[in-house]
Amino acid sequence: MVPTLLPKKQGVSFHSWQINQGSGVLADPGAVSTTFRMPAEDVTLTAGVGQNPADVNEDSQVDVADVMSLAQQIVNGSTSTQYDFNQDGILDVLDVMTLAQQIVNQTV
Ligand SMILES: [Ca+2]
Ligand SMILES: [Ca+2]
Repeated sequence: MVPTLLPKKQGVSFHSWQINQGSGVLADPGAVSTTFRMPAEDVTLTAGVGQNPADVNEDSQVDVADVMSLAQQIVNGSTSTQYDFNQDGILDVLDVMTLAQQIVNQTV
């Protein structure tokens, strides 16, 4: 059986599959598409989702495209502090640099 994720909702990204009830073996709980060995009993699986603030363009991946997207939002006049990655209370080019650095360091 291959669990399939519901269509992506805006601002939501996939984290992992969780077995809520029953047993079974997930090949890779952290992968959107993975295989699941079902036992004879009923099983409830849940897709764990949540918003990653670093996923600026909301495509469920954190990469250089998010750096570009954040820079574009600032150019367009956004002051949304949800992207205040260096946590100084204002949205500016330093947050673009902080996001880029976090992606390079793979801390997001
Ligand atoms: Ca993204
Ligand atoms: Ca900032």
